[in-house]
Amino acid sequence: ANVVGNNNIWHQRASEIRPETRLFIDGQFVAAEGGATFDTVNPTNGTVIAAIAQGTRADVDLAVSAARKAFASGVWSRMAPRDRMAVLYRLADLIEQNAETFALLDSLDMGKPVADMLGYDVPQSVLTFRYLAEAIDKIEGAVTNTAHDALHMIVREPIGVVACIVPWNFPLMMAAWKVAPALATGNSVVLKPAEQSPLSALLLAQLFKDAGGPDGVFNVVNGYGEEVGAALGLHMGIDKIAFTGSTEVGKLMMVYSGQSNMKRVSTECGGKSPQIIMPDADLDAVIPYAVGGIFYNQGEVCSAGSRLLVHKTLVAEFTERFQDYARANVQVGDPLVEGVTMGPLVTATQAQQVRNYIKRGAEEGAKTAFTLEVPGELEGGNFVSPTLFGAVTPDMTIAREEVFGPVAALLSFETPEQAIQIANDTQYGLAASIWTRDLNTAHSMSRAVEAGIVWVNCYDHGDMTQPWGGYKQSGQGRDKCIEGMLAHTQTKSVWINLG
Ligand code: TXE
Repeated sequence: ANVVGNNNIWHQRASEIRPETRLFIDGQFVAAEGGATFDTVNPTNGTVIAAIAQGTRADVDLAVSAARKAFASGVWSRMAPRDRMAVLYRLADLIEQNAETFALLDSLDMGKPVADMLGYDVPQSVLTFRYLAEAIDKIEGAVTNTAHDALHMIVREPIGVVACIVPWNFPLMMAAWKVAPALATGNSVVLKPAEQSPLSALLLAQLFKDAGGPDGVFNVVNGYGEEVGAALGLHMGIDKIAFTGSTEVGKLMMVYSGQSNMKRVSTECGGKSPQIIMPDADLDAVIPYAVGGIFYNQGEVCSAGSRLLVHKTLVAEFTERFQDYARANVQVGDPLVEGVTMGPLVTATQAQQVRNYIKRGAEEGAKTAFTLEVPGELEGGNFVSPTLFGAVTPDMTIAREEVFGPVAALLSFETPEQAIQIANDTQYGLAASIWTRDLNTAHSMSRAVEAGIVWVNCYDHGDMTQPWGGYKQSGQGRDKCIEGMLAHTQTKSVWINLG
């Protein structure tokens, strides 16, 4: 009985929750300058969760000026590394202590199962702050090997004020991925959450303050991309944009930079990631990852394994086992109900776009190899039937465009060269996997595939040391990892004449 309206402890909490809705600027929660609000809507049933302060250019100016003032004062940027570390460790502890509230906020806001928040998003966010806090005093500059009449030091300094512009698919975790490296390296931050999921960032702001984070160092301005996002992108007082979202808007960030102050830009954009299943692959191992790779988080994942490249000899068996596994393990329903693995899509618009892709797939001649009907009780929410298309050819729309929903395309191949050719025939290059028992195949194919992340005999595995980002139009820059942290610093060469 996984239906909307089924009453449980999470529904009880959801009915009692009174989330913060204002902007967070200079250490205070404030209304938007113009006083306007926008509604954030529960995708499971279309009800309004809360009216959120709708930031405008004026609020962005206030937030940037608070962030600049804090940066210049040195209260954070020149804080002793271990003191800054202590604040971020306390923040990580507080996120952990508030896990259930975060779980509820993101689940209500964008529809992911509350269990996924507790099992993945929240612990990963905690880990992100801990890892980057831990690294604060491990980052070193250099003294180079000059002639003896000079001392040359390379020091690393923060860049200044970083605008973090994030999407709605992992609201808390994306905020953590962007904000933690910026703060750890001493920058000030203005965070703009996606308008579809504005709630959890405000709790994060409260906890930063509770952890002893100084006023003005971390600000949150909710509002629309075209308004708040664009104002940040074009702002002369922003020194770097850290962006995750669509390729289209990622490109805009680079335009904004060129049109304003040449601010640094890092982007993590979409994908059309292939899972390549070689003839010697262990299908017992493949199937759960093939199903999870596309249906996890409703398929709203930048690294979704949306193209299943299956060797010709395995297509029939793969298809049958994919169906069996998905039927037994994918449960569409209210994300607050235990056992549900797939909630509604984030908005009615997104759900409609995904349904249009499903329609287009059929029109272009792909065959529905698996689908789950959405139970009737769920009508009224943005639910979409998880779908696998077979007999897909590389020119079909569903093989080329990022669907960002629970829709996979199965393409078959005959030779490794052909598999690589199909895998690389895309504007994207975020992730890929190779399934094989042969060491040479694993090595040679993982080098040949054009992607920032390649998994062999797994999917979506990794830890904080793993650079996360794409080749080609999946963006530039890397999240997590030390490389991502260093991208929030700039080097200064200090040359001292001893002659
Ligand atoms: O993303 P947007 P949307 C892909 C996915 C999805 C599509 C559209 O294919 O279907 O993008 O999703 C802000 N100036 N991904 O529309 O618009 C916006 O407010 C400045 C992949 O939600 O890129 C939000 O904070 N900012 C992806 C952020 O950009 C603007 C995750 C991302 O929103 C702006 C999300 C503008 N003109 C979507 N327009 C991934 N890599 O995981 C929007 N924004």
